Amino acid sequence: IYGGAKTTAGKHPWMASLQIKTSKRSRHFCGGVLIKACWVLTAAHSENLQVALGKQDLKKREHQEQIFDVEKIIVHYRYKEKDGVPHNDIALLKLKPVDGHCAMETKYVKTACLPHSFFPIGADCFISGWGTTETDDLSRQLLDANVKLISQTKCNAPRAYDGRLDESMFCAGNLRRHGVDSCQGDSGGPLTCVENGSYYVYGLVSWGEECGLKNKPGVYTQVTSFLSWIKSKIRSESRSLH
Ligand code: 4AZ
Repeated sequence: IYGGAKTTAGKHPWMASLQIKTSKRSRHFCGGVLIKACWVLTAAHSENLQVALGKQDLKKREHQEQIFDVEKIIVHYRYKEKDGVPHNDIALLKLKPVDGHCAMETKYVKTACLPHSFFPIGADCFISGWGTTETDDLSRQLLDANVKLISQTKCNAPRAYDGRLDESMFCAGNLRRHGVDSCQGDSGGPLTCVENGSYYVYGLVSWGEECGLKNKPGVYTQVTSFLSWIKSKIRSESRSLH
């Protein structure tokens, strides 16, 4: 996150750190969002992962953390990368239960809501993650920043992304402070918007031209475009157990 601030513990309890397991330790690689006890939403490029929930400091073992292996990765069937732009950049991770259960709700681990409708342009939203900052490769602490939703027309204008955005994407940033942005290592993580005190996962960090540049805001997967895909995948996976 560029232009972010250290979060307080439990402010983004749906935030997941997706980590690559190596023989010795685990390395943070991208973000994700807990949407149900056994389900994490993320971007489409995933590997041999484990999912860490309830984390703040990546370099410490924390008493509030909950760690899971991934039982199944479901990448969207229309995910493709074309001219460096990821389209339909969304995947579902099914967590492998430990002693018969997945995520347990605590102050530090909670699900985010799926949005039912579009948020208005200019709505106040948050991005969070452990990705690259203006001074460092990755952040050890979870950072967040306030961004505003930007209209498709503005973001597809010649000086911005010049028609490279499709309807499954949207831009967000802070047009007054252009240094506020998501960056590498934040991808797959949430852009949440608040309504009546509830947090909705409105976007997933997807791509952008570098980070924090003027006229090149972060581009996010539009979660509302994938609601029926998400619900049908979760439904059919849950059914296949019985
Ligand atoms: C990335 O490489 C990436 N500034 C994520 C977000 C943005 C750019 C790149 C947006 O994962």
